[in-house]
Amino acid sequence: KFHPHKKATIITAPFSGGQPKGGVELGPEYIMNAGFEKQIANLGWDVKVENPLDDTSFEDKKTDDKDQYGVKNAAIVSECCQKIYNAVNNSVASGRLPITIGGDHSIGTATVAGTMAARPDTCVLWIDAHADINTPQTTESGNLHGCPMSFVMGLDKDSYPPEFSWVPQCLKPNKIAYIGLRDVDDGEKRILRENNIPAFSMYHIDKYGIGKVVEMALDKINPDRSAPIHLSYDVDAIDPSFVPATGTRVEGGLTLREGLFVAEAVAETGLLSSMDIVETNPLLGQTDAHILDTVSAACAIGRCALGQTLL
Ligand code: NNH
Ligand code: MN
Ligand code: MN
Ligand code: MN
Repeated sequence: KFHPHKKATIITAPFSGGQPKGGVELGPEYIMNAGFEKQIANLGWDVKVENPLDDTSFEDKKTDDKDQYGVKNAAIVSECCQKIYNAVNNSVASGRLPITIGGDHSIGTATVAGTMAARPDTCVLWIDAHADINTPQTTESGNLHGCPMSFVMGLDKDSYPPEFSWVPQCLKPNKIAYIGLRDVDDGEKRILRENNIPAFSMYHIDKYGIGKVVEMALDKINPDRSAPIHLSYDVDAIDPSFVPATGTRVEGGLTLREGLFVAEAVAETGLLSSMDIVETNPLLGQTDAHILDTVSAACAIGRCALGQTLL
């Protein structure tokens, strides 16, 4: 067990600069207002809340223009990521499990690098409809929430904007597995293939069932079930009928139960070391029920990962 003393840090990351839509920066506020801190405390965790982006405002600096490297908003994404990196790294190093609440998924660069700086043998489970492994060379959108994995893996490393030169290239391709994929860009497919990265799409979930898929994913990246796990959970992995208020909805996703099962299965290993819950965008719900469903699912993912359903 990596957190036997059940101490957690909720790290809020109200940031939207990794993608063009407004509203995802409100995710942490909605999730906290839904009582997330109390919910985790009720599971027996000692909870601290940190807001590392407190003294910064990024929204007014956001542009929709690509820089010469082909990406948007490198400076603000990098600045935000350095702050989140420090918060995550300090939390793990001091024996607390960081739960970083987004905000968009560009912060994955920071949470993975930050947790690995404290525990270098960490493996990553990336739950998402998307692979988020574009490089500045392959990205069509230029949105950095589609790129966080390439930076920590050092893929196409000569193509990075200088703002990202601080990022440690710490993650090996046999230490990350994907679950839930169904909208992967051509360049990303090539990267996954060439680097032999274990990727379980919705096809595999239908074929084998979610229980078997989680086992297969962990067999690839954590065969002895001894390494710490970082769970990076993009809520768009779950079908938009359950999780409508998110920026890049893709039909045909995980059922709510399948989505929560993944978090429960990670909890059951006792190896969870750090996690992210990202891409809740309350402004994209068409009704109050849409917003409530999405925020409730985000909270439930966190509770399940921290042991709610373990008997
Ligand atoms: N692959 C696309 C891109 O790079 C979409 C990424 N969108 C996400 N990722 N929501 O999780 O722009
Ligand atoms: Mn994502
Ligand atoms: Mn996604
Ligand atoms: Mn696409």
